[in-house]
Amino acid sequence: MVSRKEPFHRYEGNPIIRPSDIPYGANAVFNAGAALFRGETLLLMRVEDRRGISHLATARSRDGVTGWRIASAPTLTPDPVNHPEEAWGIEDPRITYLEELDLWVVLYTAYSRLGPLVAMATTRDFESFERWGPVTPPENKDAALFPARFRGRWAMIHRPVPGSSAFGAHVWISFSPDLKHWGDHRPLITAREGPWWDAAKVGLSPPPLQTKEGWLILYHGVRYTAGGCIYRLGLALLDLEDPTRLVARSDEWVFAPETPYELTGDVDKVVFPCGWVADGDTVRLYYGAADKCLALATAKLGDTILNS
Ligand code: BMA
Repeated sequence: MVSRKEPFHRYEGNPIIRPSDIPYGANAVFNAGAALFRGETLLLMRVEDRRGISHLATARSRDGVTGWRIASAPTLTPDPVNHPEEAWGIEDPRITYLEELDLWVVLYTAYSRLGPLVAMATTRDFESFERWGPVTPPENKDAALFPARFRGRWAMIHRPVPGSSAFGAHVWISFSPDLKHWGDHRPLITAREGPWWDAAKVGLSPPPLQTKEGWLILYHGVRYTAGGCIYRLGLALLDLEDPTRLVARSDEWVFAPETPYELTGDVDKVVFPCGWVADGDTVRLYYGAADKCLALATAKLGDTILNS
């Protein structure tokens, strides 16, 4: 894949949701999962309170761009009594609809005292959730399910972190017969080395998006610099029938922090999407900007992304 720069175009009204929009007060609202639900766009936003602990809250919009209706109270709060893995909050949800089960699955980061791990909850209405508990041990983040089975098994992308940073942190894929027991783990997208934009860590951003050409993957790459980390985004394509097969990967990043709200926040120079929705040929990408607010960018699926 030879990459052209910036297939995504920022919405001119960015940021779409700011901490001051949260009715009960918040330090930051960012890294939202996204779904097309009951004819509207629903965001499951990470809201960080003024202690530093995150929970999830919904926002809904008819056109996915304007008129966001934000929940008047948190939607899913950490439950450290029954789920000790949520002691320090829940973060960065990715949402997948499993048509076969008529079920929405949310994979999120549970920040346990033993390190961040991947946890799972399911819902049919985004009001009540059933928790399945940890899906992986720590340290692991950036997980999402595929919406389909492959030879009878569900598939999940995730990002375990090896014990030593000398090995980098890479994107893996695993399989399960029942969404509970995971195995057949394989590396999928590895961090590059040296001065590359995605040299230090890579992680899945929104869930895989099915296209005619394959499963479209948008991933974040982290580079450590003397001035701190930079979080940028790149594209990859997986084989439709065999998602362990990486068909293509962009060399250049396709989206990077540029605007004031992406360059400066609680963590500077971060664009971090956890959700996108396909609306015909248009993809709407929802991303956290500088760990402070939520922003929107759009791309044309056929014309732009797949030719990047
Ligand atoms: C990652 C996650 C994200 C965050 C990003 C930048 O490791 O924790 O939630 O947006 O770092 O701080």
